[in-house]
Amino acid sequence: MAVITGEKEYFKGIAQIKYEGPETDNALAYRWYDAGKKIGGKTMKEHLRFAVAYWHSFCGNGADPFGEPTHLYPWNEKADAVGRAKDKMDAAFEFIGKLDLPYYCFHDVDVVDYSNDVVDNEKRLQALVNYASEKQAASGVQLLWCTANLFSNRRYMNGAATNPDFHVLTHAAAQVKAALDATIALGGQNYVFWGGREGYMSLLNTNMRREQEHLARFLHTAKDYARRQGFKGAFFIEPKPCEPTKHQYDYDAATVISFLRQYDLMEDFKLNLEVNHATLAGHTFTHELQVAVDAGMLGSMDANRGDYQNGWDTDQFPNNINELVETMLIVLEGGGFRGGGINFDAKRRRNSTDMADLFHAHIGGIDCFARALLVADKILQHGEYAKIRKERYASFDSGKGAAFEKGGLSLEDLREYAIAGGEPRVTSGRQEYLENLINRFI
Ligand code: XLS
Ligand code: NI
Ligand code: NI
Repeated sequence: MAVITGEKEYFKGIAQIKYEGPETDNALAYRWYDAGKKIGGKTMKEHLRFAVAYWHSFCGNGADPFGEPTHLYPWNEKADAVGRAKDKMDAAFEFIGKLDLPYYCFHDVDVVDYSNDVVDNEKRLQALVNYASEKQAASGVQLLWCTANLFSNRRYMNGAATNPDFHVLTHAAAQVKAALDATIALGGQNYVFWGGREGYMSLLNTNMRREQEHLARFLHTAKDYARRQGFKGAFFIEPKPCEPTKHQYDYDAATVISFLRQYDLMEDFKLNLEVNHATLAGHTFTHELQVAVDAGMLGSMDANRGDYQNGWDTDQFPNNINELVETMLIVLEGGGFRGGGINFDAKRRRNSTDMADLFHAHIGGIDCFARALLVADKILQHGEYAKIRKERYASFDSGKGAAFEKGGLSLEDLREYAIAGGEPRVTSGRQEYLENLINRFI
């Protein structure tokens, strides 16, 4: 990847981040992420497919419900929206190049500020798509996915595709059309729907069934348009149970899969799973991953972490090696991502105000995933982990157990077997043994 700057260099004093190995003292280097290193026939870069999230890194300003912005960006100075957006894009491509990452992701409103005029917004986005095309060509950075922000504007306060007012739905459609056009023009590999306000605040004023039918119709309509324009990539739904809406329809992986099945969308759609959304849904992230893998639906991942002491989407950078090893075990055993990669949907803290903090945050997350990939691969190579799980189900591999799996036994047959076999023995699940086995490789 090439580092390209615009008129100005925004991250002065920081050169391209390189792999220096675990022993280095340089904080602005990779200790574990060695992009070209091969693991099981694929490079680290190909396994992990890292992406920088435009919104957190170049738009999020550190403001919280109690306080004003603390991240004061030098690319926000120009008066006209398109000029300002180009400066921001210069900074973005400089940053992604300096991290030497292959992908980025954005919402329409991240790359350029929107007004309330549909046609004007299309023009603004188009100007930035042209600019991004040049930047992509010069740097080699590619678009992992694009999405439309259908939750910030006040018109979406009661939902976008699920809004009770058809007129609002049409504005959402206009935005999605423009974002799909942008995705196609930029060779974007996937397109994401995150329904932050697709849900309800109170059932007292909500026709849930009708709203979900509208959502399905909306997704079909968008998908049909994109396919007609030649888009070959995957569509992803990003589940989240709540926040900002009290109850979101795309609650978790299992809920979304059953929705996609019910409305005949399984062919074109996969899941984009986010760590902190799993936490909010009361699941481990590995639970969500396994549900998706088992349905052949693991499209992509939004990497971050929540906070165990509070209950909102804090979007911190990942730093827990144990959790990431368990994550990478499922990703590797599941055959990797279907179209997507690992997008850092994560932000530095409000009080991390140095430009270098943005680098440290990403380097930490990247290295943690890279290390987890190496560890997970070693665990799988070693073999005992998979063997123990396989042996646990050995009673279904032959004889009556195998006949049951094939549907060959009636309830009466099972009763006979219970009597013939006597009382089952007490069998350990060996959980602590397995936890120690994982730790042995870290
Ligand atoms: C919010 C979501 C959002 C999506 C993209 O919680 O994670 O950032 O990833 O709209
Ligand atoms: Ni996300
Ligand atoms: Ni999120």
